Amino acid sequence: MSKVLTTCPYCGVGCGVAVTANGDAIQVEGDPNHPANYGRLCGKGMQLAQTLSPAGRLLQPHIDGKPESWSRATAHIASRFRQAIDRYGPDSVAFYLSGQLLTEDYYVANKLMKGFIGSANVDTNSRLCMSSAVAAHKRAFGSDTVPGCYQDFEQADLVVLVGSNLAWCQPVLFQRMMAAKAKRPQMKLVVIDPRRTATAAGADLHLPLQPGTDLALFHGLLRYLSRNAACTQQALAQLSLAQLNDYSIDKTAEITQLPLESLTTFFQWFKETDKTVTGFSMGINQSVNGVGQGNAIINCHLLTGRIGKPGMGPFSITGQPNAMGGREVGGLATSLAGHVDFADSDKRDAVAALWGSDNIATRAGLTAVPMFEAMAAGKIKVVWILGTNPMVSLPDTELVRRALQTCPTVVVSDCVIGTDTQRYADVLLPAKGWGEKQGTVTNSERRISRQRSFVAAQGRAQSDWWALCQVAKAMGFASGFDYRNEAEIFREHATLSAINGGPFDISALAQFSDHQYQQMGPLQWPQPAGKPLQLQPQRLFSSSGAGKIVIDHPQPRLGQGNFIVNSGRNRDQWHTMTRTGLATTLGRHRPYPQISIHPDDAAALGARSNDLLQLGSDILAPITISQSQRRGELFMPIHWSDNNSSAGSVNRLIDSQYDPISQQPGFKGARVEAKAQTVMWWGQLLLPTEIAPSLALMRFWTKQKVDEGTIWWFATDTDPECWRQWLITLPQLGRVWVDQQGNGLSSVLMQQGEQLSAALQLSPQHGQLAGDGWQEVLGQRLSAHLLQRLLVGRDEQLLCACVGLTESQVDKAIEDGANTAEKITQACGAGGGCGVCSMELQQRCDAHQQRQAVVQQGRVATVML
Ligand SMILES: Nc1nc2c(c(=O)[nH]1)N[C@H]1C(S)=C(S)[C@@H](COP(=O)(O)OP(=O)(O)OC[C@H]3O[C@@H](n4cnc5c(=O)[nH]c(N)nc54)[C@H](O)[C@@H]3O)O[C@H]1N2
Ligand SMILES: Nc1nc2c(c(=O)[nH]1)N[C@H]1C(S)=C(S)[C@@H](COP(=O)(O)OP(=O)(O)OC[C@H]3O[C@@H](n4cnc5c(=O)[nH]c(N)nc54)[C@H](O)[C@@H]3O)O[C@H]1N2
Ligand code: SF4
Ligand SMILES: [Mo]
Repeated sequence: MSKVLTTCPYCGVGCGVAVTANGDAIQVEGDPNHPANYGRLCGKGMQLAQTLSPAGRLLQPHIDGKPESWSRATAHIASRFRQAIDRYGPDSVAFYLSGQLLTEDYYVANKLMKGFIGSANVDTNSRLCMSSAVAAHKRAFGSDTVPGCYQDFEQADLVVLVGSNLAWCQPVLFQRMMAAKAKRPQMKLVVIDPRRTATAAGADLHLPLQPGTDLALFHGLLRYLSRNAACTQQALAQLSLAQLNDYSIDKTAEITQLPLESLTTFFQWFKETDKTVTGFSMGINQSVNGVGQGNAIINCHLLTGRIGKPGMGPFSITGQPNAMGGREVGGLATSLAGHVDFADSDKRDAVAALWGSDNIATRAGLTAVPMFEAMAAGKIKVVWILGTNPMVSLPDTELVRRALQTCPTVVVSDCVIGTDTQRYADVLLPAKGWGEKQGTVTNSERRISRQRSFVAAQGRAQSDWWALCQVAKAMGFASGFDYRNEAEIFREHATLSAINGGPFDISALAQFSDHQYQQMGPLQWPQPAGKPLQLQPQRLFSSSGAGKIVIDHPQPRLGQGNFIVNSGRNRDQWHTMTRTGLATTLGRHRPYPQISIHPDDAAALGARSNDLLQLGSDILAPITISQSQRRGELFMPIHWSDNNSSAGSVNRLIDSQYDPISQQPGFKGARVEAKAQTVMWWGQLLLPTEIAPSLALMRFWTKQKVDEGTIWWFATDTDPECWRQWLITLPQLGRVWVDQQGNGLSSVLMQQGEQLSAALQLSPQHGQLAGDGWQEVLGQRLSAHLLQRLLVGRDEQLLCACVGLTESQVDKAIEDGANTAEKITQACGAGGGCGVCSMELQQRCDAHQQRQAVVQQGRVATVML
């Protein structure tokens, strides 16, 4: 039994994971020596072993819904590609890839399309995520390079987080920063986000700006710095101050709708603090002004010369585990490979020579949204989608549906079966998942780490690079795709990186033997040939004058509706939940989608906390009234799809407007019409996996996978008696254990032998339903304790997943006197595991204090989170 060192497959922090596999018993812990996390893991990382279940896996290739062999499936795909290319030319085919892929998979896909098919129609879900930051980097630095490293977040005296919910989305990096802040209380944190997020709860200053006004904010800061701060002469010389005339501090306050006092404080702190890091994420990138906003942030660092030095710099926070690796190989349609641009014909020839190709693409291909538009218009005849679920994650679901219906051949490679996208697929290919596949990923700080396998593949799942090579060979491109293993692909990728040179040069790794590749520890780029391997954290662009100031003017985000809809992430789920959804523990934090709304907006709509909120004509989800929202803005999580909810897939209503430079969709700023709907009955239903209720009787539903079964959470107009009759007459469930009605609450529990076989509750108020506690009970022996757990309690959610404590249990500790997150941990244990909930603990303390203050003033009010 030995430890396998690998990398977490979720966020771009890229934490090192140590896995001990002993048969089916798999233990996961943080790798104490990995420089991303030094042993820490967040809740999602800690629960990785729970996600390795065979349930729901795609186990073999399928053509038109029928199981097939790999050789027939890959021959079929190859012939479809061949026919389309022969008849309609190379631009009639496309790949749509993903930051979930390993660098080796990505490299092979890119080489096949751009080097051999001769089209650049390769794009990736990183277009939806990082492409604005990529374009901003290229405009500022001439290359797609994040200059800093994670240590900078610890060494800074001021950290500014813009459009980033770091506490939930990159928890380990957030915890590293907060640990440093606890040691050096003079270190300050400013959070710029329209919502009061868990991240904002840890801030010294939160700026809840009007959504979409970050460009004005950073132009205002640039103007202020140019007048008040020590500036580098090279940068100052580039500035045309006339461009910033519209951004006086008063005007900036007006545009951003921030109090002048907070804005001034932020500007002063920024001016005074040399060691400043500005981290930015989707609140910046996912905007029709995404590129300009990225540059506006970088400008402030260039002007003050705060870049590439310890504790300083702009830092684009990466989303996916391998967004950066995809950018290295050329996964985006807008660059060729190894950071080489199409326009550079000498370097392009060098890439063609290395690949042995005489058909290399010479211009950019279609990016994500235009690719699906071209598909809907009948111009793309074959598309191969790997590692992403565009029916859920691209904007304008209707366009994507039309595109996939129109495209004659849709191939989907995934680890699981039954995603929304697969409904439109002609060919399915089973991919190896985390723990089965191997290769490399690159994290946010440019650090390449190994993913290593430690379990056998499920069914006939194969690596994506292998499937791509099979198809390439069947198309007749044998010599370029005869790889024996991942190490060979990696060496070629490392060799290619020398062509462009510059910051992304890892040619020193091109000499690695198979054994060295197997043993390779985490390494940050650059690592050029001819120099010893660099093991210390590296920073780039420290010399002043290294970058270009770029000032853009805002593009309007068009649209109508009484609200701006903001969408993003929950703490314990990953995207469409194909993996985190398998871990019962993770499902307890936010079991169903909720639309957050400010109390005054709710009042204006006549909405109560028990209602559903309808957005446009396509979205319906429970409302949650929250002081953390701005007026006029709603927030909805992105994790629900048609696969697990009736109408909870937020991109049904987000249109596909995008940034004109990066073509990254402006997910965050869409406008929408909202209305409240009252609900007759709320229900929850726990059933074995093989039984499903009638969805036609549910106005709204979501389903959550739990141990041995499913919890359906729903709203219905059908009388409880009908539901009760249906349940008790289902022959598979045995007999009634408990059947009780009273106070509007109706509960039926079924038993099969001495074990719980199903449970149903209905109430006019969802607050009356038994809350957290139904997830792990199916098949349990009947007992008084079980009964208590099933029937008692209000509808509430788990706060601390590691220790298993709910909101009310934490509130009890607060009422008993614990007034900080640490004291709550001492009192009841919450927050003592991975620590990811510590900011929510702090938020509950703050809310309690506010409530106390209100009570002391003799006013009656509700203070909500
Ligand atoms: N738990 C979890 N973690 C994840 C993921 C996940 O699915 N689950 N996904 C990973 C991926 S791929 C990504 S890309 C990252 C994303 O990480 P983040 O970018 O941190 O996450 P989001 O929730 O998409 O959005 C960040 C914040 O932007 C704010 N925002 C919205 N509009 C504006 C605006 O106009 N201005 C400003 N300043 N802020 C705005 C939102 O309110 C939100 O709090 O997370 C990664 N980590
Ligand atoms: N409204 C709105 N929409 C958004 C966003 C938002 O904030 N708001 N964020 C956007 C962003 S930043 C992102 S990154 C996207 C994410 O959106 P998606 O990429 O669509 O989401 P995932 O659920 O990560 O999809 C990954 C799929 O790949 C499969 N998979 C995992 N590993 C492998 C593998 O090794 N090989 C193969 N072949 N398959 C694998 C998984 O089972 C899953 O089905 O969503 C985007 N969409
Ligand atoms: S912080 Fe990100 S990489 Fe680290 S354990 Fe959590 S999800 Fe995985
Ligand atoms: Mo992302």
